[in-house]
Amino acid sequence: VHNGTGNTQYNGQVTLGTAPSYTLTDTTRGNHKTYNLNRGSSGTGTLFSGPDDIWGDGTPQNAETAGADAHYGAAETWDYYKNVHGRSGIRGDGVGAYSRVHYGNNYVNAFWQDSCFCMTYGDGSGNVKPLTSLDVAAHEMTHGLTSVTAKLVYSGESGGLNEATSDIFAAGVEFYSNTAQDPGDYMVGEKIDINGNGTPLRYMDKPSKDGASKDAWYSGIGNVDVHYSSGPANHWFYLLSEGSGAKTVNGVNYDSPTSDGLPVTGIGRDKALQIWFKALTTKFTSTTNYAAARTGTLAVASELYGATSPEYAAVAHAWAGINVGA
Ligand code: ASN
Ligand code: ZN
Repeated sequence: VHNGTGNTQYNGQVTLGTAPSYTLTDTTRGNHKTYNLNRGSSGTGTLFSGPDDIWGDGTPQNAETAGADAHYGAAETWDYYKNVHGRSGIRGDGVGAYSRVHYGNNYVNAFWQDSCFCMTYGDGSGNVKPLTSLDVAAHEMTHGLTSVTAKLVYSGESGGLNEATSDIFAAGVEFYSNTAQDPGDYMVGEKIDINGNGTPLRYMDKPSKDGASKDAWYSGIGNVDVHYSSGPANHWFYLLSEGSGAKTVNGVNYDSPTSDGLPVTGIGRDKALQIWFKALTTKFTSTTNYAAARTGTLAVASELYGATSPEYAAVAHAWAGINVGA
């Protein structure tokens, strides 16, 4: 076991899994490695290495900083799946993936690729807002999980559920990590300031707050971009976790409406995450749509808590709250 110190941009000073004399190789997490593309856009660039075991200085001008954030995000996501869901690595085989940072120039995105089993991060606008925040890292790594489990097709309703799965577990990882600099919340991308005005990429309590995402299912939602058709499922997850109406969590105010106007009583985030994980890994298939996601999560709730349980009822009420009914 070997630990270095990361001075990250988004999570302050953190411990990083490293290998001796010294590289960003996390030997306790399947040898997950982090590479520097140095603004290139192909290959792996160079593995982060250096004469000391201190990585970055918290600023985007230091090339190691984004590496420290990405390495931390992969480690927290690994720990979340292992400790909360009993899954060791994306494939469940104990083998790490890898991360690439400093992709391209002013590149404002991050992505997962099945072809390399790796995730990649741009440096953001002006190359000073790398897309390496914890929730974005967890979102991208979760695309890997989805692609080796349910394999939800990345278009139509299954595409929205694929995107929502990444947002849901991004929230799960952020609440799990819960650093002072980046406490858990029901927003996605609030640290990377992609809009330039401090607003996040997505909201889960009321997804339409972003101006494009949908709050509830309707026929035809399969025709909108998967990052917006994810809205109803993100909203379902929020309702199931916290319930409808106004609520403050970790100092953030939320106000979640339901499409049917009926209240939903939340069962807590931990149970909601267990239900979605088990549905993703044992019920969902490549063509699962919203109606099938309802059926799958109800089956899981019945298995975990019983068909007459408050948890089962809450799952049904949360689906009704986003206009997915029997
Ligand atoms: N960052 C985006 C995502 O993970 C990239 C994409 O459009 N797939 O959803
Ligand atoms: Zn995504």
